[in-house]
Amino acid sequence: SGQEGAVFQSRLPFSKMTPNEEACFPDISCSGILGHRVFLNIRNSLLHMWVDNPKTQLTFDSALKRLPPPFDSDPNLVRRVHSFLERHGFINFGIFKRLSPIPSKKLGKVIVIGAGISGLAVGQQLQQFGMDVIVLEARDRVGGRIATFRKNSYIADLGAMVVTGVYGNPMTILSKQIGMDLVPIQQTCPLYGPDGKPVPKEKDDVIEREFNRLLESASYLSHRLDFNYAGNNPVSLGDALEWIINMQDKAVQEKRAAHMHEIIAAQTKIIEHRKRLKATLQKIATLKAELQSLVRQRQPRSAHNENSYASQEYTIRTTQIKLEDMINAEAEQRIEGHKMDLKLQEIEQNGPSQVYLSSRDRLILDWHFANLEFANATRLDNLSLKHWDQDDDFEFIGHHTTVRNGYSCVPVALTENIDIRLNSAVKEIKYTNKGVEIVAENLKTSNSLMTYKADLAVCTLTLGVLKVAVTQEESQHANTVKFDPPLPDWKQQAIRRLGFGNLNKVVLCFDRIFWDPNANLFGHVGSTTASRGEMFLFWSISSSPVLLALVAGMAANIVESVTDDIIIGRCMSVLKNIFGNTSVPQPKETVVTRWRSDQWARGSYSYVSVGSSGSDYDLLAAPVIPPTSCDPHFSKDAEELPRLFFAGEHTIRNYPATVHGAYLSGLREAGRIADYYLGYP
Ligand code: F2N
Repeated sequence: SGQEGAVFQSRLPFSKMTPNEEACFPDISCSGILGHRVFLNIRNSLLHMWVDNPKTQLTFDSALKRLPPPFDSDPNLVRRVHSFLERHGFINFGIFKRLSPIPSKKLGKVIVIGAGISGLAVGQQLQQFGMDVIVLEARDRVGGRIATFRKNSYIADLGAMVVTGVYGNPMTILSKQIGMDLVPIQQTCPLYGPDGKPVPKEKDDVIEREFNRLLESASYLSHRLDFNYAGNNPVSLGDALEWIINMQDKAVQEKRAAHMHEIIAAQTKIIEHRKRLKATLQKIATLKAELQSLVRQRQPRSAHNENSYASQEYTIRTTQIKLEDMINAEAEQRIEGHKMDLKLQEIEQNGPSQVYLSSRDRLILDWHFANLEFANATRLDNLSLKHWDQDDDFEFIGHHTTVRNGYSCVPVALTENIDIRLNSAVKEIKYTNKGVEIVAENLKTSNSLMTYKADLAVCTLTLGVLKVAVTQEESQHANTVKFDPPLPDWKQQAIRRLGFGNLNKVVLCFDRIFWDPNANLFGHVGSTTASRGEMFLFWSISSSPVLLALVAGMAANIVESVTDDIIIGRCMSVLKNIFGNTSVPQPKETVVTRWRSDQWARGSYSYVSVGSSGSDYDLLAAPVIPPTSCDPHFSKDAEELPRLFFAGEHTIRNYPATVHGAYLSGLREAGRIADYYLGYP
């Protein structure tokens, strides 16, 4: 709440201009501290007004009226700030009540390819900026990778499901505008072992700490020791982790060897000591015998043997003293020997563990790896060690929530007032300095072809579909999109480099809840490293008895070639193993996703693959200017206008692989297009 909260919610710095603001307001940028203060005050006040009431358009007039003096004294500046915020999607985005009409004279025609969240965002924005928008969507529904299964009272999200953090998230504003039922996720996640028995909490904690330590070590390797290449090949996160695990194993072996040496040294000392004791005992025996014989041969004292008597007594006495000394030494040596035995015992008892991880512990660690493979939608050995988490600093804070009424309510709401053509599969994207021509096949009406002409196009095809387009495996794939002319080389290379992962879900709808209704999550530890991603996590977030099983990592691709019956069967055996045969009823409804085989997606979401980096997201976002025309009538200016723009989850460096990122990429492109084609009012 408050102005600071509103600015934070808008992802802007409260007391600083951003580079983009400096570029758009060069006059303020060089006007000194007072000018900055005035600008920031106006900007922050406007954001506050919008965030407080995002259900109603914030018009320039009402903003000016509500600004406290002296900040209302330069209406022209206020208008510029208002236009800037509106154009760049900081105010007046989403679904809200309009107070001023949309310009009726349309300026410029746009084709948006794809009605996922990014396509809908860009469409909504350009429409309200006064452009003529048509959205072409191949599926018979909007939302793309936001897809909700609804049957009877069952609701389950087959694609995106979690709003990851609320502060700064544009989904928070959308949730105030439309009926999103956001429910915080309970993060506790009990684990069940391969045998179905609960993993003890202490064990779970120890392995989780070890997992975090391994990740920290990998980060240290990469960022402190700059170990990012092995020879000429970039290193993957998976390689680094296995390498560290091997090092730990080796370190344990070394510790064990050192321990053995310590034992041997202690044993050697004991043996020597025993030799000494033996010698002492022998000496005692000899002295005793000597003394006995001396005593036996003892002559009584008389007047004529004074001298020999004295010498005899002297010898007996010194032998006695020697014997006493030896007996004392023996006692001391025995005490010392006892101490040595204890010491050896102690060393033997406090040896290092036999191995770094027992095979059972390794499987629990594998569960954590599976969870990481789920978040990144790929195997760890596909992720760039250096850049896999390059977007971490931009993660939103606040709790993670699910959309209890199904995430599809968002894309459906965003269709308001836009011309969307469903079942229209784009086949060809032609672009020249004059504009674009998009050829689409109507999948409903006997596959007739339609050509749409426009000034520009926004391509929100998924990275998976773009990969098919640039590798031109036409014969194998139904959905191939041809770019004419082909996309420039820098764009093609980035499309090839960046990774596009996979993740699948199994929805199981039951007639009753047989799991702990208070936990949103429970984990299942697989029985091998290779199968660690198979149904490793179960979600229960619906108010009805629905479980969602996740299939991640290597298993995600493998399950796509298996029948539904087999997959459901495996889920059921995991559940029966945990809850008991008789407690688990047959599901009433089931759904299995296959995102990699889905021709309109070709995977789940992007990741930073080995050899790629965050800057590939920027290359994927960059618009394309058609190659220079040979037509001498063409003005230089028109030639330099980009005609192809790109939005989508794979084009937003700071927020990739998310719904909010895809949405923000749509807002960004709308702003960019308006800057090129509409100029400033
Ligand atoms: C065409 C053509 C053609 C194509 N002609 N039209 C949590 C948090 C962060 C990251 C991950 C996770 C856990 C994973 C998760 O559970 N989420 C998730 C997500 C994706 C998928 C597939 C699954 C299974 C699970 C998840 C989440 O909770 N929270 C999120 O914020 N994101 C999650 N994702 C990723 C998002 O779904 C994704 O980033 C976003 O929806 C992408 O939107 P875009 O607009 O960029 O792409 P898309 O919706 O695919 O729109 C392209 C459209 O183009 C689509 O409708 C196609 O049919 C269409 N199309 N070919 C015409 N030839």
